[in-house]
Amino acid sequence: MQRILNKIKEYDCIIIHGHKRPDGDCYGAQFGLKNIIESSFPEKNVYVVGEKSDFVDFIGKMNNITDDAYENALSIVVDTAVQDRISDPRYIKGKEVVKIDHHIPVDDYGDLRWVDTSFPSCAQMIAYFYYKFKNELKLTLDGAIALYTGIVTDTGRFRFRGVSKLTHQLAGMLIEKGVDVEYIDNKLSQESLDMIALKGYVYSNFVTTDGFIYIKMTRDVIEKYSVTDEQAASMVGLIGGIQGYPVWALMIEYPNEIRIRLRSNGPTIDKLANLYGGGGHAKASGAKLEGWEQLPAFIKDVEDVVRKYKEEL
Ligand SMILES: [Mn+2]
Repeated sequence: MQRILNKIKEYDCIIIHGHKRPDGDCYGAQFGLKNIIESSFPEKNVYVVGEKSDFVDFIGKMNNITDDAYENALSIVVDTAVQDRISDPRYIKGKEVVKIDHHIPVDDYGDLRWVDTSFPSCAQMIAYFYYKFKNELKLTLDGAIALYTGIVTDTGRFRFRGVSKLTHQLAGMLIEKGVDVEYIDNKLSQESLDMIALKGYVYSNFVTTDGFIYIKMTRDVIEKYSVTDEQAASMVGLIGGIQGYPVWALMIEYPNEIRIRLRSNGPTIDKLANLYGGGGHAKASGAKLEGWEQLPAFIKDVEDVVRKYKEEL
């Protein structure tokens, strides 16, 4: 961290990158860091670049910069483990590259790296960075809002594993800076009418079998509610955690295949997902069917997994 601070001091121009399809944590870390550097060193030029996100647009606006800005500039990439996923590939044009991330490392890019998977969000790393050097760094309300939003979104509002005493201490520090908790919650809780209507569809049309619950997202449903495939897929959590149904799935129809998001809070399901052209984590995997005609076989395989799990309990 000291070496990163030294690098920041060394450069007059600092350009902060995040990942493709940025989320609240990516924005929070990018704009939080920008605020810290700008407030502490007003003579420096600091830019935030990369893809935009409407969801967390209230945090700040991306800068449009030309290639020559990278000359003698320091690139800092936050919240990104895979080099391919860095948004705005020009980061490489920076004179030096710093990586700050909380994911399990995939690509060891960067001249200087601070990677710590014990942090539940990258924004918390930036908040901690400020806290560590608070005698020489400044952070204003805008930066505190960014960092708080990043922490809140990546921890599922302080619910996920990794949330610690430090998380709450740093969140408290940000509230002390003037963060309005309710304002941020309101911003993050905004939903379109289409999404609410689609939730209604999911709640009225899920199918239950023996210990397994699923929802089909056919093309006509996705079109009817005018949502993106990604938004439709995000509905998988709605049918999770239901008593008696330790495994659940959301199935999206594509022209040549059915893509499944398979979830569990009981048996491990990644081996099953392997059988259907997928895989992932023990309790969260992806899988594929060639068409709906394969669904009965898939359901039977899931039921077998659930049955074995219940027998072993
Ligand atoms: Mn993150």
